[in-house]
Amino acid sequence: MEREKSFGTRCVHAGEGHNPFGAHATPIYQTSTFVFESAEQAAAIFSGQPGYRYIRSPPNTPTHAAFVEKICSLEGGKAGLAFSSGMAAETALFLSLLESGDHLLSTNIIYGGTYGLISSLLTKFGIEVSFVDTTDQGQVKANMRENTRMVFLETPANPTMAVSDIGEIGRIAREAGAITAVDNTFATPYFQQPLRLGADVVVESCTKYIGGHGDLLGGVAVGSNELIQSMKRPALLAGGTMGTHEAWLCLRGLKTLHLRMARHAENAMQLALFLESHPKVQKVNYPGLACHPQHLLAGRQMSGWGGMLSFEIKGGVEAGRRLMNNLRLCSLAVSLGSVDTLVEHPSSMTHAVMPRETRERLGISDGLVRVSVGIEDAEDVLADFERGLEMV
Ligand code: LCS
Repeated sequence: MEREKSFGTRCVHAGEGHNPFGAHATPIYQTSTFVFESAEQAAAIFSGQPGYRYIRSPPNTPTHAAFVEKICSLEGGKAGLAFSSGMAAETALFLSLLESGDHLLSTNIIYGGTYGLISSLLTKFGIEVSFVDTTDQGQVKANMRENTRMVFLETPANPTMAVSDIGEIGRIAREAGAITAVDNTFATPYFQQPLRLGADVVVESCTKYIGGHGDLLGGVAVGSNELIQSMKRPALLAGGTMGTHEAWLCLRGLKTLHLRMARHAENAMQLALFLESHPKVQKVNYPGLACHPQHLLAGRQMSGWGGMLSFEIKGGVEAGRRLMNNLRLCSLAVSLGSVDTLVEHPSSMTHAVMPRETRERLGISDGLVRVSVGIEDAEDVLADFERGLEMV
């Protein structure tokens, strides 16, 4: 059997090369529909034979198929689906695999949008939900119910960088007859491959590191043939399909994922160390620091620490505001995973949807500032923070 190519080679080559006319780059198939050779062929495709038929129907277009093949190769999954956003991927995941009366156990520290989807939308359809500290396997075990069908993990978690043990929780879920879904947006397959660790399905916002340049909205789900097959029809019916141009941008973005992620992480480590030693900073959340509560676990299940960090500034929300208003190179913006450094304030922005008591209990304080560290030269990012902190 041929040796599986290394990760970086798969970033560049996987999914590529099925092009007509010898085109070197995969074309953007900017078409809504596909012309059938015959009525018989159309009927066969509509009854389940592989083939393209209409852009909303997976495999959508050959551009989508190339992107899905590449991300599957990187995540170690057999099949995947491309969505219009990370939220659309999560919505399709939950609507496909859960029904009224089922219980979903979710990480308590998650992206605010996901929190809103689970806490206010799923519950409208009779799905029971609980938010649990999944960094503690005892709590996961204690909160599994007879009707628990899915455990949803976000690790590292947005915005506190809490890390949950995918392998161990996957085992607890499996024993209870539940599947494990992991949001891999922060780590990306470069640093963490949940399916290889024992998860059943991975979802990811492509808006972030997969696209990588802060210029698109997209999402993806990757898993086994069987699981993705069961999501296909709900995905088609819910209608949140990725656009073709976005699929092409994701395909192109992934070609440099390995280079970008290495640099994001290198810069994040430098910034984390700088902030950790700064007198105006109370606490830094970065899995690469020895003080991170799950530093050892992160070292076991991730091959690096990623490009995201958050920190608490002394002086709370006012000090945080002054810092954010005084950065010049780094932008004050939500989203993450772009080539440039983005800074935001979770309690008033990405996580404002969470009730204040919940946020405070989870460590999402008003003084917490989140940084998506870019791939600039680190000294310039550090200098910007140094200057900004002087103004606090
Ligand atoms: N999962 C995680 C971990 C996220 O951080 C986000 C968005 C999503 C899913 C949803 O993806 P989308 O639909 O936006 O593609 N996170 C954002 C954030 O932290 N700031 O702005 C969006």
